[in-house]
Amino acid sequence: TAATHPLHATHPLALAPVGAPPLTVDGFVAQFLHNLNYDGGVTLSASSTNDRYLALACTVRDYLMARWLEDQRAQLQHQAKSVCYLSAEYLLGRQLDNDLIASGLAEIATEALATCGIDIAELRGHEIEPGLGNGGLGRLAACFVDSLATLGVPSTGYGIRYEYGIFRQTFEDGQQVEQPDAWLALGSPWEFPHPEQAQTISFGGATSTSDDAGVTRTRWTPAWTVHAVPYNYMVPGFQNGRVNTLRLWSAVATDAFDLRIFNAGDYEQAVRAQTFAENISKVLYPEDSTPQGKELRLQQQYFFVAASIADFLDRLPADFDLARLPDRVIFQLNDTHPVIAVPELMRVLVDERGMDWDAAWAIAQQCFAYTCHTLLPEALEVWPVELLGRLLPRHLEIVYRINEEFLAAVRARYGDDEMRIRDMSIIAEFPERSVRMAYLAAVAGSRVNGVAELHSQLLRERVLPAFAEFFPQKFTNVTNGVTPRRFLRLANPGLSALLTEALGDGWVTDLDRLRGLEPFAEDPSFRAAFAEVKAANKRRLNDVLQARDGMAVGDGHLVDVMVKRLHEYKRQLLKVLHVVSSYESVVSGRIPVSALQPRTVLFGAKAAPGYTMAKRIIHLINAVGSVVNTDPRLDGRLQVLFPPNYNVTLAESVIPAADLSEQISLAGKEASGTGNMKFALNGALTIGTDDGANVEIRELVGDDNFFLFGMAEPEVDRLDRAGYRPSEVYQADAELRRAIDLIASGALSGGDRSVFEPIVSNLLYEDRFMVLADFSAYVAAQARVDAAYADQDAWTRSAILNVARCGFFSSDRSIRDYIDRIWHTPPTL
Ligand code: T68
Repeated sequence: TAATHPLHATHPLALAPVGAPPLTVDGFVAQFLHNLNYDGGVTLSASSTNDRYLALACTVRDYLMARWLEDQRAQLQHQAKSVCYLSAEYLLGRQLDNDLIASGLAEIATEALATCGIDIAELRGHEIEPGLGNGGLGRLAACFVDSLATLGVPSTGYGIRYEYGIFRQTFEDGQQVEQPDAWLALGSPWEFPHPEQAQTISFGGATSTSDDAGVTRTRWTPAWTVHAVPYNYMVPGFQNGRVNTLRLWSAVATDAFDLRIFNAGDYEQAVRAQTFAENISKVLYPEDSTPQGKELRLQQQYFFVAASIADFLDRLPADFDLARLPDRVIFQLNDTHPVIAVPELMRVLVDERGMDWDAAWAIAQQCFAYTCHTLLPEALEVWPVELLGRLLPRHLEIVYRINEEFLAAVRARYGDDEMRIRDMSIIAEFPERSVRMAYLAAVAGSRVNGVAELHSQLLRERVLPAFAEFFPQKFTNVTNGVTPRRFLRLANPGLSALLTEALGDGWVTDLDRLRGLEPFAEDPSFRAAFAEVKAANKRRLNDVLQARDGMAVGDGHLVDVMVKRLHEYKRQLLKVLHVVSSYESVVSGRIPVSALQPRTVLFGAKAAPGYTMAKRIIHLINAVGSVVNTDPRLDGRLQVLFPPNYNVTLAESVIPAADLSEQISLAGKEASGTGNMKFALNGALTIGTDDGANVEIRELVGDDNFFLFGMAEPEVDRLDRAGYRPSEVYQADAELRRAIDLIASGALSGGDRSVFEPIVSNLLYEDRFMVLADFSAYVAAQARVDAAYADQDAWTRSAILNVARCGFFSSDRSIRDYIDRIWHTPPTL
């Protein structure tokens, strides 16, 4: 009933000025038609799919609005300590499905639209997902804001409203071609711009000092400014009446254009400054794990971070004592992208608020915490001093002073150990003078965390050992998690219904309850129901693939999935070599085709546009697919599918249909992985290395329910030190040789030997990520997979145990860990 629905369960006065529509089918219909007519300006009969989609989105919004306004008011009034999550990326996925589920409106909305003759599924499919992130890091931020709202933690997500998100991937002749992602083209019903709350962000210019009664004051005279306009997005908790805010900044030129130049006839020159400023939030950088060091990127980082800090401070009472700032806020730095926030807060406190340096530094050190997401040394961001000094001269001075004082403390502890000083300096001297942003974050942050146990250990031992020794108390772990709302409840309604039938519906917000599923693994009728859900999910995936790409997974096939960004360390090539090897052994007649376990290998991966090797690997996967899929000798028993443009929306269809999850990075390279968690929670078994969170997944599900293979990190390290020679592995392994030779022969590229030659020679003579070294172990593990899959019932039992034992990987648990270990911000539900 309306009175007890969580959206309405608040003090009536809080709702009075808003008037949420009645929570009935008729109420929904009326609101929907109102929005269609009065906001859309169309009648139902004349409306397009887009009109209807927009009206539906606005209707869902209308139901959430009262709670949102109330939560904004409460956050301002209570002034509890809150989390400001600073992230350059949020890979949100579609909003409509999510908000329907979170608001508990899914059934009412479906029925209401049906009475208007509209199939809601068509409208859900119409939304273009906001792809404001590259991969795991951006998706993690999206899971975290969902959990923060569901747990009722006072918090705001801050980021950038990119006009173009991650590129849309197409294939031409098997090669990746990037298209712009115009996600705003059809209108954006989920955002609320607030131009009146714009912040002015400064760049360039110079600094000067003056004497203020014996105290030296620094003034920054910038050369240019840009307006940061906030766009608010609702972040509804799961059916808890809570709606948090995601605040994304958009760049707008400070002066429309120079009228004098315009009137003089030089139109282009007149609008140049405008275009320049507005470029800042124009497009998401598509490089993941390989920072480009581009000036525009630093502009983006400073732009959103400076606006966010100013925005937060604006919300404090006018008489607030800034010495108490750490009681009010923790700025969580999602990787190094927002680390320029550290000198920015110092600048605000010292230059703008007149605080003395030491007091300001004591405060700043308590207001930041830093999450690292990588182990690749080349992925750690550094900014050339020349660039930083030109773009943010005052910030460079502040970084120098932080470094000076930090190195003085290092000297005080270790003496004049110049080697150590050079190793720990925030300023690197080679190959050019630059600022090491991870070091700055480690010095300034109250905590530094890795994203899985193994990663946090390697972070301490390999990436930042000197800092871990100097600040042992700072280092901690928070293992990543994923939101069960989107990745179970929304993406896998079949399994969700089964879970609810078995366990009640509490699992959606208390994923540890999945443990209760263990006994059901022994129940044959439950196994049958579980297997039927998997089969139905494969049919649903086929409907999606058929419609979008004209593809389908094979009937009765083991669905073997590797979806993630294309990166050499993730080793898509290892998977390709396995496919080529299976293919080769059949066509050469060494094994009968009937011996092949029917399999569909499904890839999804975008390559950074400038990452040549990654793009070649995409080309190779497509080439292997064209040959394997059409060779009659394979009898349709081996298929390679590579639907283009893998994104959150496609993930929601693919993951629930998977039997086998490929998590095969070289041990010690994948910080955590989060796809691994999504697959296990949806009942796929993992074939994986001892890397990232795979380690924790295997510990929880047990060795019998996980296909482990390959070198562990210490072995990788030993091999590396001993001197790894991949060509020797190639010489020694006939099966490997046949697979590589087939690629080198040109048989997969219409006889052209040159196309994939760089891949082959890289494997033979460099192979930085030791694909060849792990090949035979991988093939052996895949043979174990085939054998296990032959016993369908035992496989299903393992799948159920994967679900039952992976409740730990809820992002709700991650957020609770952040609260306990880092933030100390109690929920205020
Ligand atoms: C990922 N990192 C890790 N980076 O690779 C993955 N980088 O192991 C982990 O599970 C995930 O973070 C969440 O912790 C990334 O996704 C990026 O996307 C990225 C983007 C820009 C610049 C650098």
